[in-house]
Amino acid sequence: MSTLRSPDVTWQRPHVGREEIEGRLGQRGAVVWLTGLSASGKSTLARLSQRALFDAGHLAIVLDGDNVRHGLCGDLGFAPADRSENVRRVAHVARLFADSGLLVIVALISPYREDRDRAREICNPDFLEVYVETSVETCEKRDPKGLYKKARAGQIQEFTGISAPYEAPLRPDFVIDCESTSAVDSSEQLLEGLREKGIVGADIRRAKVGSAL
Ligand code: ADX
Repeated sequence: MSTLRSPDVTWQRPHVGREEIEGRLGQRGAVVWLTGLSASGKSTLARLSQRALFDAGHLAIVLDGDNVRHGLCGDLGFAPADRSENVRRVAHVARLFADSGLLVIVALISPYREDRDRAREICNPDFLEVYVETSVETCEKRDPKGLYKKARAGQIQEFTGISAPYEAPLRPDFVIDCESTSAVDSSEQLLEGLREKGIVGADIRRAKVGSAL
């Protein structure tokens, strides 16, 4: 539980406990934190994995940077302090869901190590850091939203990989190579990793990734 809190508030214990939900869904609540450059493949990996998990009877939710910045974090920009606050808020939301037995797949650039370490502390011990590794050259070639082009033209400031730093994880729980591996294979790797960590059962091996493609 966080030490940061408003005055005169009391933690409300649920009537439906975490173990009950985990038992029904056959999974352990956890935060699967995908970090990597814009266009590295985080969102695709998150959505494909969520679909496959759902089809196998699990329940995963996706907290995507682009989506949380509509509303919850819509007041934040991309300066380092804003990115830190973005990570902090999303980590707390993720923790609330994981404490309810859900799998939470977070897809945020989250470029600073210190911020990700804080997210791990917030979600401890149910946190897996996954480095979605794709070179900036490849991301820039993909450029699905045309943002790299705008950043090069100086129309977007502090763009990660171009005019703002990305600090790659030093000891991630998993590295998924999204440079040369297909999205389906990357998702299968991630699901196998979750099985190895005991977050989902062996039944996930029968899950069909990519049926939504
Ligand atoms: S984070 O750095 O704070 O973790 P987040 O994942 O929430 O970033 O949002 C990244 C998304 O915002 C990118 O996918 C891209 O669409 C958009 N974006 C807009 N401006 C920037 C910028 N300056 N740097 C990186 N991404 C940006």
